[in-house]
Amino acid sequence: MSQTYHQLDAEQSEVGSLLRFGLKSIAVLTLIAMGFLIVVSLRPSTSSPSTADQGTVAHSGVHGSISVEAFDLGFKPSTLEVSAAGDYEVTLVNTGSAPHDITLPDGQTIAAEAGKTVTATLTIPEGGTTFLCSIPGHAAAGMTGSFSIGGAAVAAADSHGGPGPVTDVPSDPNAPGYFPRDATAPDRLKGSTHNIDLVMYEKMMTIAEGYQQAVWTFGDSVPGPVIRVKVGDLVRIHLINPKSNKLAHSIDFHSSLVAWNDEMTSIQPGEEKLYEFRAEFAGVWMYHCGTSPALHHIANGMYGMMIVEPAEGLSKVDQEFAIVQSEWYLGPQGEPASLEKAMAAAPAPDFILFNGVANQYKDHPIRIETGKRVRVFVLNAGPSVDSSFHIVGTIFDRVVKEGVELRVGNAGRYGSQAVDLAPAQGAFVEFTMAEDGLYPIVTHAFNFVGRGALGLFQAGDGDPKK
Ligand SMILES: [Cu+2]
Repeated sequence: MSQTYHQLDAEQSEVGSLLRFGLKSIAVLTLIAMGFLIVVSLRPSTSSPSTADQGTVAHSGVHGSISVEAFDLGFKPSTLEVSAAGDYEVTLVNTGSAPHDITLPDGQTIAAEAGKTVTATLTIPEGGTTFLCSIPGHAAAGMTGSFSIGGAAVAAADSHGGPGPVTDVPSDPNAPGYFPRDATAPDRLKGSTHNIDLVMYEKMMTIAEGYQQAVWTFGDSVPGPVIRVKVGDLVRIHLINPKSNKLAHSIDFHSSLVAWNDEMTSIQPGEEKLYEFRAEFAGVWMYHCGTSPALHHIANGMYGMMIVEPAEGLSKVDQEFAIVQSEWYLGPQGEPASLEKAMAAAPAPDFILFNGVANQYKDHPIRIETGKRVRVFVLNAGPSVDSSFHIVGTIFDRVVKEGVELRVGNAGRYGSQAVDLAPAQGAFVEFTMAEDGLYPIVTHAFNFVGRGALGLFQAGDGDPKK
């Protein structure tokens, strides 16, 4: 069959809108069901800066009112914009299961117990301010945010004992909201010969809230599309480097047995080439651009996952997801990733993330069903940092990593807690959530969890107490 990966923007827009709409509706319904006060506005994009409501002046001297939701391990929205410095009535809606607060570097604070809503006046200083949750560990896990004045960048503060700024590149409150990526794994392509158009685009992308980079892509997305075939299939990739691009690119499928100086050679803007191979080995494989410096082409977004199933196919499960871990070494806003930072002997990525965007599944939890069998295909695209893929609160009872299998029902009842993936390694894991609730997705290299490598599976309605 034939497949084209150059119109993903439009397709993903629809999927993304549906995804966003669905999550929002569910979240709101859940909140209503739980009897919470709804003050979070229903906006089409949850990741754009939120503006204070200037229309509801509570009393003289107060410029307006703002509401912020604290959920476990984040604020929504986390980037807020007001028109002027001064006093604001701030409502903190804690929908989490732990106490949370909004604390400014100058010591102003609003605290709310789990499930409670508290309103108080905060003075936003000239130049805006950052804020965080002061409960130990919460800021490091992602509970940070900022109030900006008229959209001007806010200098990150580290004077309050919280973590320092994540990066040397200032956040841009005017960066477009990021586009959440549906983590659902695609079905296997039908038939046994696959003609696939893969177009490489150079484009702008918001890779974390407030950070836009000039990325290079396969199929218009980072990571590139998940391509899923089976052993014995003939894969014919028509690689296209549009004339509008500035750079030469190439592709290297780890799932192929081909000479490096044949299929993997670079093509210039305006050129095309055919990369043909038969998928001979099953696994979760990386593909990437190998054009020199390959480190930069991978660090700037040119990677993706190919799933090769055994010839007889994989066993049926209830839900399947694909998660690619990778690093961003930020260049200046609107420019490509920093090759200099990526080249460091001890790499220190600004963000480590799942499926291209920092914290996206923390902000938009992946919904699964309690008691159902879930399979996650995982790839560490690197380029340089190891992954220890772990899901808090569950145990993998089946793992197939780099050709080695942990079988369900093995003698001795062995299980797996984390899958170690060096750069380029892939695996799939299977598990079942025992009860409704939230199950964080992390790399258990915990220094990176606060840098974007955090997501959530929401089993059932997410509430273990009902
Ligand atoms: Cu490239």
